[in-house]
Order: sequence, then C-alpha cells, then structure tokens
Amino acid sequence: MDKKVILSGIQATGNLTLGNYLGAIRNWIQMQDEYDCYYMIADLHSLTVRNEPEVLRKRAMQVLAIYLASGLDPDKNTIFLQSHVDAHTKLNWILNCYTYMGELNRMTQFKDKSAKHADNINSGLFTYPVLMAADILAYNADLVPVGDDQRQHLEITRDIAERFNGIYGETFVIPEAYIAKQGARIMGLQDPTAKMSKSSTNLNDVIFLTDSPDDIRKKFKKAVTDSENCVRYDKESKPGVSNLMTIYGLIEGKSMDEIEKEFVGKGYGDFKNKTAEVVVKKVQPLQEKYYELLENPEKLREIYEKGAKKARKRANEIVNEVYRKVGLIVDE
Ligand code: ATP
Ligand code: LTN
Repeated sequence: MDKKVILSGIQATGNLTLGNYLGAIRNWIQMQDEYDCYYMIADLHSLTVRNEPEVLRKRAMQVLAIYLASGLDPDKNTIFLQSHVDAHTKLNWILNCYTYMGELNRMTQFKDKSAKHADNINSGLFTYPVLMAADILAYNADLVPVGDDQRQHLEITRDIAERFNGIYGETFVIPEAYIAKQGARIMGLQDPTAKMSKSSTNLNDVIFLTDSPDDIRKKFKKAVTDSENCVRYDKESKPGVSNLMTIYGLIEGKSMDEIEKEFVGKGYGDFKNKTAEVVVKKVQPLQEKYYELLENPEKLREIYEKGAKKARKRANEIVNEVYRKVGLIVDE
C-alpha cells in the first residue's frame, strides 16, 4: 500500500524557536519513516510581512539548515522551497475563487497579524490561508503536522476542499491536522499566557534554536513562574511552571507526574537550571550541524533542487487535474 502523504512548512520570517521545534519539526522527524513527507520553506507566505530581500533569502537557507540539522533526512523526505513549485500559486488562484470573504474574515491569525502590522494590512495577509490550502491540497496530503495555532487554517482548508469536491466530484483528499497532545503550544517564558513566537519583540520571551548556552540559561532563570515554589502541573493557575514542565518533559521523554516526583522538595531555581541544561544539551549538536551546513551552500542547493523536482512532479499532476475540472485547457 502507498504511504500516506504529509505536508508541512514554516515561514522564513525569523530565527526558529524552541516552539517551532517542539510544536512542529520534532513531530516531522518522528514521521519521516512511516509517511511520504513533503516539507517546505514557506517563503511565499513570508512576503505577507515586509522583508529585506537579502535577509529573506538568507533566512530561507537558515530554515532549510535547521530542518536538516534537526534530523530531517533529505533522502527520506522531499524538502523544498515553496516558491520553486509554481503549482502552489496556480492552485492558490483557483482556490481563491472557491473561498468566501466571510470565511477569511473569521481567521484569528489575520486579526492578530493585522493588529501587529497595522501599517501593512495587505491582501496577501488576508488570503494567506488560501495559499496554505493550496500548499496542502496540491499534494493531496493526508496529514498536516502543525502547532495548535494552525488549527483554524486546517479547518478552512478542509472546508475549501470539501466545497470543491462537492461541485466537481472527488478531487482532493480531505487533510487532517496532526497536532500533538504535548508541545503544540509552547508559551512565552515572560508571558506564559501567549505562545512563544519567532517575531516576538521581547527576546527574553523566546528561546531561539541558535541561542548560545549562556543566553538559554539566562532566559530560563528569568522565566516567569509563581510564588508557590512547587513544581506542579496546573496550566490554569501555574502557566509558567506548567510550560517549563512541558518543555522539560518533551525533551526528556517524561510525564508531568514523573517530573513532579523528581522535583519534590526542590525549588524553582533547581528546576529552571535543570530545564535550561536539557535544552542546551538538545540544541548544541543541532547548532553544530546547522553552522556546518550554512558553510556549504552547494549542498543546501543540491537538496532543495532535488526536492523541488520531486515536489513539482506530484503537485503538477494534481493541479492539472484541477485545471481540467474547472474548465481550463491544460497546456501540457
Ligand atoms: P511568527 O511569529 O512569524 O508568526 P511563528 O513562531 O508562529 O512565527 P510559524 O512559521 O507561524 O512560526 O510556525 C511554524 C510552525 O511552528 C507551525 O506549525 C506552528 O504551529 C508551530 N509553532 C509556532 N510557534 C509555536 C509554539 N509556540 N508552540 C508550538 N508550535 C509552534
Ligand atoms: N502558516 C504556517 C506555515 C505554512 C504551512 C503550510 C504549514 C504555510 N503553508 C502548509 C502547514 C502546511 C505557519 O506555521 N505559520
């Protein structure tokens, strides 16, 4: 039987965070043997906010290097740049015509990003989820591993796919979000009620995968907790400590119960230090590989070119079928 297909991606809008790793990339790595995986760098989505052209190009290669350094094997996965596969933008246009303004108006990410970029509320930001739907549907992906913040975008993707299938007959696979139970929403270290985000302006709120060991230790020391001084999981009343426990638990493979037992009678100081150490131990080898890869742009290029070739093959076939169904003449 054919393997199920997976597609996911991350925007090239900043340095990747521990949230991106624990919420997304970590799951991708666990899926690479069992599924036929397509992982892209969402460079077109990055254009919805302003970037320096050179910086965007650099960031795209950094995201690729993080994918590889985290353990995504380019021989097992198709790794590519979104902008290298025209099928995404072709399907984006078609799907625009099957998406309602009212649906897009309900998207919370659009509302959040419009508030953050009040001087640049462009229509790309508004139709962002349609391009994302095109990314997914152009591969007939079965599963889309993402963090919790992308849940709504997956729902609209399913709605668009179902609407299209309803009009033209079975065309798209209806994709499912794969959102892990733990780690799907790593919170900020300074504001544990909001998600850790790579575009955050408070640097102490975010652990970047490229932070130095000292910075990581400092940031965990400063992490906001509470006055109970007891390592206990309670997301509602102890969001800070619960977030640190989630991070610690995911990296060490421990349950919340086990962590509570481990730290009985110990204060937050100890717990924060221990959490910082497991994070440092996790990111150090990743960083070594990352810097090594960035020094080898030829190798990176080889990987993304090979990936694009494979991605184009699958996506072109599916998008040509869509062209035919809506009444366009396919130029083959
Ligand atoms: P931005 O701040 O630019 O919106 P971001 O940090 O939210 O960026 P995205 O590119 O939007 O990152 O997300 C990439 C992937 O990482 C998505 O699957 C997203 O759900 C996941 N992700 C992002 N932040 C977190 C987080 N704090 N916890 C868990 N998963 C996350
Ligand atoms: N919007 C996503 C990035 C993204 C994506 C996708 C994720 C763009 N296209 C397709 C999964 C599938 C985000 O994480 N901000």
